[in-house]
Amino acid sequence: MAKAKREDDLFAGKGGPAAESGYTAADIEVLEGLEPVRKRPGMYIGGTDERALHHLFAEVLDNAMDEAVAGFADRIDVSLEADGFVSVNDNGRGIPVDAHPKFKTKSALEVILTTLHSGGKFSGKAYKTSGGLHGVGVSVVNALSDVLEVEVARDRTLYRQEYSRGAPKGKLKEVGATPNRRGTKIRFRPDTEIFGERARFRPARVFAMARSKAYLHRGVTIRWKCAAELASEDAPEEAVLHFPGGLADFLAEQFGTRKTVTDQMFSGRIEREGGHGAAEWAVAWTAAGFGEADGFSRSYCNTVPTPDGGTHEAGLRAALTKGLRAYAESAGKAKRAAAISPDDVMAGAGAMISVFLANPEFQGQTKDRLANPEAARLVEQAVRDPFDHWLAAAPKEAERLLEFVIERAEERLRRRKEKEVSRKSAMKKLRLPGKLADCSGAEQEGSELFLVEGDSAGGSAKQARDRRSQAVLPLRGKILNVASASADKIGKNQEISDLLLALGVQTGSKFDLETLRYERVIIMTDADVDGAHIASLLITFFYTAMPALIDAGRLYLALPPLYRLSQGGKTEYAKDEADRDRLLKEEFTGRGKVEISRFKGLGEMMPAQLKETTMDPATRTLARVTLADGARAEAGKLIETLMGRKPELRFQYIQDNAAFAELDL
Ligand code: 0RA
Repeated sequence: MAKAKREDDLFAGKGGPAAESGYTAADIEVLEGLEPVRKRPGMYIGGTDERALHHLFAEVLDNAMDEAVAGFADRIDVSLEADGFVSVNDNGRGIPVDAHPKFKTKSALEVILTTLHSGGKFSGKAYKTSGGLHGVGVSVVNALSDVLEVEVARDRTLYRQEYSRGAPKGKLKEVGATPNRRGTKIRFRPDTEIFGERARFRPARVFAMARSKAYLHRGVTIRWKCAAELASEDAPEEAVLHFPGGLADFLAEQFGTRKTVTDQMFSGRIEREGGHGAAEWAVAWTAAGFGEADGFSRSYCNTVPTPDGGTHEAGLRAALTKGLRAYAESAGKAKRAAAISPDDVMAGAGAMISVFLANPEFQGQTKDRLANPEAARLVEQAVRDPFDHWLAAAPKEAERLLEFVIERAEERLRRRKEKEVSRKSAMKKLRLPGKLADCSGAEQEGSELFLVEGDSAGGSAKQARDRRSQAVLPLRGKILNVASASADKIGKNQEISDLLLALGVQTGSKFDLETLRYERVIIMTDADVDGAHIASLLITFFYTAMPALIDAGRLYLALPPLYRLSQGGKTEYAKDEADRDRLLKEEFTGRGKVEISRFKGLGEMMPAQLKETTMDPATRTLARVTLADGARAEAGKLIETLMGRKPELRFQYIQDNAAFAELDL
């Protein structure tokens, strides 16, 4: 019984010695017990399916990898056993075994294995896989395992403890001397009560996980063992995984025998001084494709995969895209290269990026995306210079790559155009209102629909327009006062149904900005009281039936002049009396009679005048209709005022209260 007594006394009442790194057990944060993990495993490992099961292995392997990346371990043994156990054994410092001051009779190791969110931040490591689902802690693995054994070799002594479903089966015991061993071994079997009777580790998956770790940290050797009855071509019985070539070797393996655009892949790595981040990358391009996809991107932070990408991937894309564009410029191909987007650069690429960060933050439902903004800067800065040099060093190869990427960009633009043309011609087949003079161009980009009052103004506008990009729809008389009309009445109104047909949209919740047939909708009415009334009715209609069109900044007012002033060969236009008087005073100071004519309406203007003053994008001024935030709340009142008795006041109200951005388009 003497031995048992000794074991029980191991931590009784003692503070325990501080470890070499300055760690003391007091640093461990104790938050809560493990029951919540067994009650709601999904909250901790994202489910109880096969993916979640493998997450347990990932967690244990990540802990060992942390120790290796921090430089305390260089060997990890992974063993997959026939009975559902897996073990991970590293030669690091060993989990601390000294007594925890708060728990006197408990070892730090027991606290780490039975307490949520303990461990990690006190470990003195520059990089750790903490954050999100990753780094949930080995206590979660413990809670969800029907058996978990831990062995720690520290200070020439071997310690051992066994757990079941998170509860220790006995105290931490000294089991003997280990003069040559150091490190931590965790052997566990996931609980079938949680994962189901048939849940099993998939050997090929576990092997692939272990192997990618060896590629991601060239300072580690992973020795793999797999029970003979589980072994296959994708999970050998034994393997030594050590890749001094790092990510470049990884990428070469992914490419296999595929022919690449450049002879050499582009790879490199940098390490910031003082452990302030490190990055390693490898990229190559191929036309051969990868299964379903043209290319692939794999990214990692602290050796943890980030399948949803994130800031480190964004940094890589930015560096490659900017680098290629700059190279194109120096090669005199700037014009063609202007079309290159990051997607064009990455589409035919196999790209790998691995970063090491002190405080990784993972985002998203499954915590599979890296969020640290500094990672984008780190990677872009790290990659850009070497990429420029790589391109410059082999101009022939760089040329090939540039052509490869430009062709993708041009192909993408071609496809987009085709799609747009077919969409437009499908639209054309829809019956358009007979009085619409549509534009002939197929692209929506740059196209405009002028809404004009009456057939005579419509006639002038049709002659004055650029028929390739400008369409004209004459509206007869005053359009229905929609603010007060019932939906039924609106639906039966001929002017409005023509307008909707021409626009290619429906009203209310069925409105879809995507189907709008023109880039700009321009209300063009006479510069008088009646014109103002019609403009206000139309704005009210758009505001009521499709506010999103206004929000998108797609509704405009044309600003036709009211007066024409001429003297000798000089001609100016004035939009109102005040403008006229100002021009008379400032511009027409010479001798001779100034001729002033007042336009009664757009229909009175010569087509050339209308074009120059109101329609030609090169010379006209448009007012974009926008509603200020305040105006939105006031919208009900605004519409009432607009629809009130005195049209003069209404127009004034629009000019004063709706925010107008005057744009020279
Ligand atoms: C906490 C503190 C220290 C090391 C570890 C945890 C540690 C955890 C695992 C998990 C698997 N292998 C591990 N190796 C180490 C620092 C201990 C010290 O300062 O000596």
